Formats: sequence, structure tokens, C-alpha cells
Amino acid sequence: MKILHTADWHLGKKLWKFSRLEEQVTVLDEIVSIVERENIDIVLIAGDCFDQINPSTEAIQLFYATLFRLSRNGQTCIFVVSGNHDSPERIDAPSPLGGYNQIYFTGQFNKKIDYIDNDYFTFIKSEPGFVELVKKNEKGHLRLLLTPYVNELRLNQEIKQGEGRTHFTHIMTQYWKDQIAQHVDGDGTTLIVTHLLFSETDFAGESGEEKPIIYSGGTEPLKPECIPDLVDYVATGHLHRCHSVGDKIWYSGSPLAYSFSETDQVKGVIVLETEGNRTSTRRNVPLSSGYPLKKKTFSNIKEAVQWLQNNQECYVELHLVLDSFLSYADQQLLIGAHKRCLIVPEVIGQTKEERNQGPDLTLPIDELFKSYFQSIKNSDVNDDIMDMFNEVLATKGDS
Ligand SMILES: [Mn+2]
Repeated sequence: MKILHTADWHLGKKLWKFSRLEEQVTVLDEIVSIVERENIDIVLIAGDCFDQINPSTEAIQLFYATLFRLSRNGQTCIFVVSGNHDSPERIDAPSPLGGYNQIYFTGQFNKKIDYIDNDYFTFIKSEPGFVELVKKNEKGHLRLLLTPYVNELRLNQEIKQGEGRTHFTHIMTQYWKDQIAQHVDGDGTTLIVTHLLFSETDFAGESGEEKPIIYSGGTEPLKPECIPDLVDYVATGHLHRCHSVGDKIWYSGSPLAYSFSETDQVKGVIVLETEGNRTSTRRNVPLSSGYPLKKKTFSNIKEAVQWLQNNQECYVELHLVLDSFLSYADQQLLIGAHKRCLIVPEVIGQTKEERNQGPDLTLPIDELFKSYFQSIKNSDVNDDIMDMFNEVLATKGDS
């Protein structure tokens, strides 16, 4: 069987105020093309399908439209597990419809899939958190342990713990061990599909990229030793860089660069091939959609505008090191020069202490305004703004 592993689509995610939906449409088109070109049998989506618990209608539509296209009328079987950004219930909601196209959702922990056999696949077994299937007229069995993101609190409600097994690592180790012991017999390929944080050392997490789950859900990273020997491959999500933890646990990474820590990463999906009872090959198929993310620093407005005009096909965080506050006119000039630009003005030579001094109330009102402006904007007021302030002050006197 040919299996495609992807994760962390984060549909509906924005960069600053800019929607990334158009790029998401394009990159999902790319994934659909790969599935068609490679004649993929199984697609695994390892969590964080959406960026938010309550995604936009556009994001939801894009998700279902893409799943439908990926399924190729039931020729490709799709398994989705939820990530920490997803609502487990929302992920499960379309389950009554999905089976007719071989689209199966595991939003909630230990969910049992209601499968529907078709011309391409025969299901052997479905148990809570576990499914086994074969491709018609082929021998190799595929077993999937479908383990969505779960935090320690939720896990404690789901599983009755044995004595002395209170840690997340211990619970998950035992859970997977039990799943294997209960359901796996005979030959076949066994995969875990999940959205959990794995680390070979005691603490992992890549700054800026994704908050480690340890902060967002109170759950510790899992060690590769948690994975039973019988498992051939772990398809996980959460970290946005394609990499492995140990030999078996793989992050496919996100299809687009979503933060500045991802700027140099090659984005893609992972394609696995199983021969009889083993995963025989694993390769990365790169994705090329989406704009790169850039950071630039200028101290001259003209040079900044020129650079922006010549570099349209990217997102840019534009740092401006200036000796006075950025004027409205210059700001408009910069905004007009680029569609995907965030302007970060910085003013030279100011210390925090200078900004934090309280106002001297004996000063005249224009001086107080200057100091107020400085405290709010972290920058000296310029003549344009001072003129405007005086104008407002004069108008007040008239009425
Ligand atoms: Mn995540």
C-alpha cells in the first residue's frame, strides 16, 4: 500500500492581519495532485487540521472539499485525527457522511470508527482507537492506532489508571502496549497516527514555532521508548518542521511556513510504501506553494520603499530604525508599496527608563503632550503631529 502522511494544515491561520487561505487552497491542490499522481491508497492527517477550535466557514469548506477530492470517490482511504488546535467534537461531527467516501475521523480519544467496505477496501476490525484493513486483492494488512491529541486531564477521564501509573508517559506507554496486545495478531504493518509531542531528551519544543504541549495542555513530551516494538511507523503532527524522533516517529511538518522560525524549512509530505508486512520505503515529496517569510531592517524610508516594490512575492516584517516617529505620509507610502508587509518602527537612542518617568505636571500642555506621546509611542513626536495637536487645541477653544 502507498500511504501519504501530512499534518498541521492550520486552515484559517493568519499571519498578522493577512489571511493565508489562498495559499492553503494552492498547497492543498498540490497534495491532491500528489495523491493522484502517486496513486496513494491511504492518507493520514495527523492533527491541527484547523487553526482554531471555531474555524471560519471558508476554512471548514476548504477542509471538506479537499478531503472529498483526496478520497477519489473512495479509492483513497483517509484517516484524520485531531490536534491541540482542533475541537475533537467538531472533527468527529461529519463522521456519519464521511464513511461513504472512506473518510474517517478520530476527534475524540478512543473513538470507534463505523467503517463502510467498498470496491477498494475491506475492513478486518474496528475497535476503540484501532482499525485494521486490507486493499482488495492485496495481501498486506494495515493496522492503525488512531490516537488524537489528548491532554493529561482528558486522558485521566478516559482511562482508568492502574496504581502507580499516574504520569502521562506511563499511561500512553501502557495504552499503546494494551492496544497492540488486544488487537494485533498475524502479519501486517502497524502504524500510530497521532498529534503528540515526542522528544529523545527530557524537554523539547522549538521556540516560536509552536508552543510545546507541555505549556498548552500540561502534558509532558513522550520518549521513543513509549512506542511498542511492533509499531513500524508513527505519523505525528504538532512541530512544523519535517523531522524524526528516533527511527520510527516522524513529523511530516506543515505544508506552509507559518512562522518566522520556519523560513528555511523545506515543506512537504511523507510517502510510505508497505510491501507485504513491512514499510519498505519512506520519502519526502516537497511542496512549493505559499509565500516565503522575510525580515528586513532599513533606516531610510526611500530604500525601504524601493526594496518593497522589488520584492512583492513574500511576507515581510519591516523594521525601520528611525530618529523620529514614522510620519503618516511615510507610513502610507510603505503600505502602498507592499500587500503583505508589517511595519515595525523603532526609534534610536531611547531607554526604558526614559519612557517610564512620570509626567511633570508643571510643564505647559504641549510639553506634556510630547512626553505623553513618547510614553505611548516610544518615540519623539514630530512636527506634523505637533501641528495637528495644536490645531485640535485651537478648535477646542473655539467651541
Ligand atoms: Mn499542534
